[in-house]
Amino acid sequence: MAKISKEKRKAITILLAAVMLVAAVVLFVSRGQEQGEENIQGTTETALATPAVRSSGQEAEGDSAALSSEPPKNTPTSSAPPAEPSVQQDIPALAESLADYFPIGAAIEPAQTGGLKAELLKKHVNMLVAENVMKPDAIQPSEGVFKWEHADRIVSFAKENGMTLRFHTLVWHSQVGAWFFKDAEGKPMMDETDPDKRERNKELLLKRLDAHVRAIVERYKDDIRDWDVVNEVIEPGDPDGMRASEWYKISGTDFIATAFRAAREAGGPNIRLYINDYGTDNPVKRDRLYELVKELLEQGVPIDGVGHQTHIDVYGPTVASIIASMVKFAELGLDNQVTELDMSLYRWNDRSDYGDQIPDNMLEQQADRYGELFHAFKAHKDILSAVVLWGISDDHTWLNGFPVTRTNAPLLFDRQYQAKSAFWAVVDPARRGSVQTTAP
Ligand code: 9MR
Repeated sequence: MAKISKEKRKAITILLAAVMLVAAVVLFVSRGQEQGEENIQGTTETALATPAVRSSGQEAEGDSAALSSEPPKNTPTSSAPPAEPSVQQDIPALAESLADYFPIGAAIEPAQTGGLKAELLKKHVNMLVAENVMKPDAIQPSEGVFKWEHADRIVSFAKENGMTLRFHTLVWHSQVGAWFFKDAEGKPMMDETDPDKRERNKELLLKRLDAHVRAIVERYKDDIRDWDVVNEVIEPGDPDGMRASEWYKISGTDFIATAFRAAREAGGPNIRLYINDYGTDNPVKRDRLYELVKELLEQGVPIDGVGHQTHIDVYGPTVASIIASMVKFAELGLDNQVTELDMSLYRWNDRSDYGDQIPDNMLEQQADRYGELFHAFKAHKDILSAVVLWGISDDHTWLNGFPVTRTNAPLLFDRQYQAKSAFWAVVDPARRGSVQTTAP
């Protein structure tokens, strides 16, 4: 009896161990499948762990720190490693969903022409703009020394993938070599007090600008149709409402006229020339820009349109004020383009940081506003010829480093390249929310 029950016990123990082993294997396999599906559908519900610690605004490509698209509020971070970025192939392409309205673009760095980021861009956008490498200091760091390599790489990538390009930017007060503003003896033009020498300095500056513009436009005129000729020349707080840059202090508004004329002469009638600025929804700034453009047009300066950067946040400005500005410039016979769209989660003067705990409601509020904005853009497609985002996914955006280093999430894809609620608000509002669990 005792012997039988001992054997029975042994058999039961072996059976139990086998059952537990099978159960463990089944659990392991099914969890693996779920994670695979999550990577395809962008459905991870786990708040991902790594806090966004960065030393500058320039993140490495594929930086997967910090966020899932739907982190639970105020929950402790899990110890699971962040999901690897992946490109969802089973969702609609942004560019296709907007094909009846306008091209949709993104700002890009040369390194993003390879790897997964390139795949994400190829799937969703049909227009590109260089985030930095076509700026004056990148292309002509010192007089007569032109560096084309990085800009060429973006142009080739766009052409290989059937995308159009915007050029940003021929003239700017920032990211421009100091050499432009030094006289023949190397002295800062700004320090000159002699009126005759000041006049000669102005001529020298405009000659350098003319050469800069012509060299670039001649190189890319067949590849790039839309050009930011000058960037951010209006500043309502400065005298005359014109930004008190070295360009302006040395030449008045002549640098603007020179740049547009040189671009037209070098590029011919088929390229389109834009004056680009931020805050163009602000009536004071908008009206000063309007006054300047009207005056320049009356002098025969060839301006085709206004670039509205549209760096906005989830709180403002109103969509109506953004559209009102476009309507106003259209009345002057000008085209409009949205050139640098992104939507910060913070008010402009707020320095706080959500870290790895971005509240769901903020991402939903962002989605609401993206939806509203694109609805209005589509309704005004007759006066708006392109919409360009300043980046594509939240791992790479100037807003992670400005005005302080922190976690921001201003774009349509998250740090794992998964479509955010904001993407669905633009592409298919019916799928907002349901995409977290619904298989295709
Ligand atoms: O996104 C750009 C960032 O990488 C640069 O460090 C920065 C330098 O000023 O410029 C950023 O792009 C700006 C654009 O050229 C003009 N409008 C504002 C953009 C964001 O600052």
